[in-house]
Amino acid sequence: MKPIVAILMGSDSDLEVMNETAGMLENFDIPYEMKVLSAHRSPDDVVRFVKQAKSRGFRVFICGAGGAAHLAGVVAANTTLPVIGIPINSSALGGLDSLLATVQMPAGTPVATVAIGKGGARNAALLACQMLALQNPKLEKKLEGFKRNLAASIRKKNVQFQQKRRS
Ligand code: RP5
Repeated sequence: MKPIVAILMGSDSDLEVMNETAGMLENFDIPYEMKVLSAHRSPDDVVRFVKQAKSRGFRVFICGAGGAAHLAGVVAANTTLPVIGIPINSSALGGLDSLLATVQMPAGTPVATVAIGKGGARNAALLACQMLALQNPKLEKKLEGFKRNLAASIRKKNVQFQQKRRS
C-alpha cells in the first residue's frame, strides 16, 4: 500500500519516541513512510520531500524534533497538507524548548502541536487517523472501537480501585 502519512524526525535519536507514532498507525492499518530530515542540518532535503509529498499521495505530516524544534514549522511553511508536531524531550531543557518552538507558530502557518514525548507521539497518530477518517468510514468505525476500549479499560481500573479500597 502507498504511504499516506509522512513521519519525519530531526534525528535518528528521536526514533524511540517516533516509534510510538508508527506503532499506533500500524494498529489502524495506516501505511506510512518514516524519514530522518532536519530543518537545520538538511534543509534542502526537507523542502524537496515536502514539495513532492502531495503528488506522491501523502495526506498528513507528523513531525518530531527536539531542542530548537523547527522541523514541523518548516514543513508547514511548504505545504497545504495538515502538519502535526511532536515536541521531543531530547535536550537539557526536557522538551519545554521543543514544545514552545513547535507550538508558537505565527498566524498563517498552523502546526497542530501535541504533548511532549511518547504520549504526544501516540496522540499525533490518533489525530492523523481522525483526519483521515473524515473520508474513510471504515477507519471511523475503528476509531469508535478504540474509544470504547479506552472507556472499558478505565471502568476496569475503577472496579479494581474500588475493590482495593474496600479490602
Ligand atoms: C534535534 O536535535 C533532533 O530532532 C533531536 O531531537 C536533537 C538532537 O539530535 P542529535 O544531536 O541526537 O542528532 O534537531
